[in-house]
Amino acid sequence: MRWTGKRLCLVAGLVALSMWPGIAFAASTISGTITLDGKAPTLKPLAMDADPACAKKHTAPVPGEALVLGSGNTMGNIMVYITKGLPAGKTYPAPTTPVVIDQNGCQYKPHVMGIMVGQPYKILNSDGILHNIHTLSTINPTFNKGMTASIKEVTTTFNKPEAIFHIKCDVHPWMSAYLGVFSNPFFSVTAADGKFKISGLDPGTYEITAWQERLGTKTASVTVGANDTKTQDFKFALPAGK
Ligand SMILES: [Cu+2]
Repeated sequence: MRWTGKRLCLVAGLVALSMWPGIAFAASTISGTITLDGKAPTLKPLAMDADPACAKKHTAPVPGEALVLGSGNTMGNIMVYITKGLPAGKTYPAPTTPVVIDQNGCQYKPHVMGIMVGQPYKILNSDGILHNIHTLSTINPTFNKGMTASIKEVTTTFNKPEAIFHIKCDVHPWMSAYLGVFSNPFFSVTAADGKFKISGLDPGTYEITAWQERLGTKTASVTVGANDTKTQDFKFALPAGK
């Protein structure tokens, strides 16, 4: 009978743990799919003729990057992140693994990225020609670095949360990327299939934001319990007349 008592205590303890938000395991997930409502527009290809070294790197027209669609009008390059509701005072360590951006074919790859405060940001120059990467950050100091053909790699960090700023090349005006800097790991960038997944959340009610570079942001309120999974889809629409 003594064991029964101990087991009861153990069960009661586990129940108490799971009901106590500060102690409950952060194991909940919000996922979903982003789609474009309406007819997809045709984007102009990127015109790289101004620098023959860039034009030479391509044998076919390079699609415009401002809108990436998958089958069924799913949307790529959407940054989805938590804008409200994270537990006050909880901190999240930054990974030591760098986020990597490459200057490749006179394009930034990837085009949209998220990174944590303090996490290394590694900038590659696979092209072996002059690029000048320039962040248009306003909360973080701008990072503005000419990378000649011989500079293959530079690493920097961003020390304050800032979502989301533009990155341009001062040599090639069509080169464009976007970076979000977060104090937590709860962000996700969609591939062309439009799918995002944010995991490891504490139980709670969150404001979740989906961002597109031309179409702005959409927000939704999502409540997750302990060990919960919720689906939150977003739809963007083009402004009338586009
Ligand atoms: Cu460039």
